Amino acid sequence: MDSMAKLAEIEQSFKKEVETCHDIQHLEDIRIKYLGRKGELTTVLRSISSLSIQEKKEVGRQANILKNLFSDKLTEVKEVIDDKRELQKTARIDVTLPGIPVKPGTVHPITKIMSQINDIFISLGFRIAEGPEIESEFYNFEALNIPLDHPSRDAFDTFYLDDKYLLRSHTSNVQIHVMQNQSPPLQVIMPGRVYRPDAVDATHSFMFHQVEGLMVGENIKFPNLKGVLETFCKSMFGSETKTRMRPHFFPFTEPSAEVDISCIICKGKGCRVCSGNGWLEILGAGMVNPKVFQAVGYDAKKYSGFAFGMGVERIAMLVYGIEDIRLFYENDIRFLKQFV
Ligand code: 2U9
Repeated sequence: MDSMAKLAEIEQSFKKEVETCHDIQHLEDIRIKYLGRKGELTTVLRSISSLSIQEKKEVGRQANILKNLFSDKLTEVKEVIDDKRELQKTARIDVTLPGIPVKPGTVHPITKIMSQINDIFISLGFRIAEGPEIESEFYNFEALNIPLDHPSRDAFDTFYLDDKYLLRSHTSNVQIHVMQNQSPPLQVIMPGRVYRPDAVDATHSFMFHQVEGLMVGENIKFPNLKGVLETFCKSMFGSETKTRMRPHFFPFTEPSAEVDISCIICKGKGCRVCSGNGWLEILGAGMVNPKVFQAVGYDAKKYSGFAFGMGVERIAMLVYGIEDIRLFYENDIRFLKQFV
């Protein structure tokens, strides 16, 4: 290697070492390594006498530039290390200084509404049950009397993870687990996340929250369902709230109904929110289909029951006047801090 290349290499390795140097002993080692009597740069300077006149000029000039540069740099780093040491000696923690305030967070609007729903049903004697979000076809469909050819089993309405498992499309799977593990009578609600491959827009999301409920026992009849849901609607939306039921079809309940409440904005007069008809659809419900009882091994002749389901986002949007479901999931603090 010629002398100029050797100098370039020495410069590179000096810069690298000095950059990571944080203590005085290490700094002294670097000085000795490069500028000491047998140092790398000193050795090059000593070898100059054996070079040609032209090389002597060139190498000598560059070696002296580096010598000055190295010693300036070593002085500069030494000053920084000394300053730091001095600061460490004199610095004291002032325990009397006020702390950095931690801003309290707020409860997410979905969590708030879900807790209110849960509390109402707990006051009516229901208990909360939770279950898996990754589920088999049996718990999400078959046990609920949703046959293979039912459109909601189509891959477009359900996120399949493989040919056996899927993301639950409702919390009804939990009812099946509960019934498999417990004999009637029972009164349970199932709050939780559900997944459907819907295109996202102002009112749809591929993930949303549901609260479903189930009551099973001897002699449970449709008026019990009506009474529970009317009580729920009055507690949730105000004592003036009216309810009505319209016939509907669900494979897991028979008979089934959709439940409307009088519009919470216009009190039933008709407005933009209720599309002018005075009613808002907020629940689905019905008497549990005996086929569901058979699937979990309950005696369908002895026991009857009702079930219901609601979408938490829809209720939160109505209660808070939120027009776009996506706001719930964007984590925008300006939106979230409004729900104290
Ligand atoms: C079992 C038996 C019956 C749960 C029910 C509904 C009606 C319903 C929808 C409301 C809006 C879902 O979030 S939503 O899209 N739910 O209309 N759900 S009855 O019925 C069951 C569940 C489990 C064993």
